[in-house]
Amino acid sequence: MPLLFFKKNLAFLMPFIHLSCKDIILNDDLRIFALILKINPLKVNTNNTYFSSDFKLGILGGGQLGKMLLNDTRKFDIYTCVLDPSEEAPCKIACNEFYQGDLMDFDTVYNFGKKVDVLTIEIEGINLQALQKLEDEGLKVYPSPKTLRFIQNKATQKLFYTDHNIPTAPFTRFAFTSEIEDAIDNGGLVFPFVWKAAQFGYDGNGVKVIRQKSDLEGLNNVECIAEEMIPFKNELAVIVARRPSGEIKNYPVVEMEFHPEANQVEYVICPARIDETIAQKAIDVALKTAEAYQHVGLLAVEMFQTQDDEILVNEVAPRPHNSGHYSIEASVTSQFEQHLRAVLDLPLGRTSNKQAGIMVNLVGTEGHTGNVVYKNIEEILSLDGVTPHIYGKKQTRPFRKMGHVTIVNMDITKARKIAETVKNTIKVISTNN
Ligand code: AIR
Repeated sequence: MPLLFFKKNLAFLMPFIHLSCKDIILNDDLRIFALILKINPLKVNTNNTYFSSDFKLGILGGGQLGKMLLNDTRKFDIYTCVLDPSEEAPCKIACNEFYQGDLMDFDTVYNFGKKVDVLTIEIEGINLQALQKLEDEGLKVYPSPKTLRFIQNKATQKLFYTDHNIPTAPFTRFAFTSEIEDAIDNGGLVFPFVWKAAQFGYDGNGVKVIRQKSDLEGLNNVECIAEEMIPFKNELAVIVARRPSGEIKNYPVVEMEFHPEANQVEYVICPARIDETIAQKAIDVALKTAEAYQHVGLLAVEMFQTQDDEILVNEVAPRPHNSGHYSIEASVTSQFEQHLRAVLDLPLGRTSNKQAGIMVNLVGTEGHTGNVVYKNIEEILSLDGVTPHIYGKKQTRPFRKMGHVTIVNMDITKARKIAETVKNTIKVISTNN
């Protein structure tokens, strides 16, 4: 009887084949067809499921990371929907459907999620209740809201590491910044330490080195951690990609080279110029971290190499990351293509380098706010192996990430020299200053 019903209604049902199961189940007449779909789901990993099809990938956040991800969705002809608060979001020009809205608003995120088949993120500040409800209703949300909950809050992120025996710098958790003074007075905290707001800090916001009590003045009175300051030899990062089916791959270790005075990352260098045993240690810690989260998608693991060559996890980002931008030109599979492969449960690509890669961030120069100008960009284009990426943000402000430049070369020492020329030549300024 059910089969007869199915046969009789097949023609009528055809237009619904690309709907997800949950949509079809809503319609009483189609219950039997939904059952058949459940047994043999059409949308999961069958040939040509995602490519040139009605499948929709949803991306929460429409900034530069999303824009670079869209290069690869276009390469594969995968249909995309993007939600971002800004009318001028860099993704707007490259996605199939753009929605303007608040990523922290429950209804906005929930209603957006209902339009897509798989949901991913390119920024962590997302309404988690909405993501959780979507996941509970059967939507594939990668990374999972559970993982995001741990990561969104720096205190719970650090507790996760200690609970899973993942090495990290010692820390104390405070409900409010105002409680820190007491801890200093009673000897529970010693200078120097690093104050980190538990939530909403990004690109260096919400982090301050505290060397004396007066450094606490002006800090937001919020939930925070005080972390022991690690005099590290190197800051390293490893990007790990993991599929729902468990396949896992790591990119080579990258090294962040800091400006000696400004204490700002100047160059991301791949491969890191470190001992092979240290590199392996960093890779092992990164893989362990991704497994502990049962992560799906990319996980960028930022680490310190201490003076004693210990590896400590500093923080993680569950998405494509600045430390992986070099991979667009230097790797066999870019981090963005890999993120797509991972969240769609497709075979992961090779992560090794074709040549050495160095990345220089293009951030807004201090004292410049307004319409952006990339001064001397033509000069750097004439250098060997140099590719600028311009994010498409019309307005610059001091330290805003406006673009980056990748330098590739078979010889890492040559690449490093060219990177320095790039850094000293191109400037992100505004027309109004
Ligand atoms: N981003 C997300 N987390 C960290 C970073 N850097 C990227 C995302 C996001 C964009 O920065 O691509 O959409 C926001 O940049 P801005 O300059 O508008 O704050």
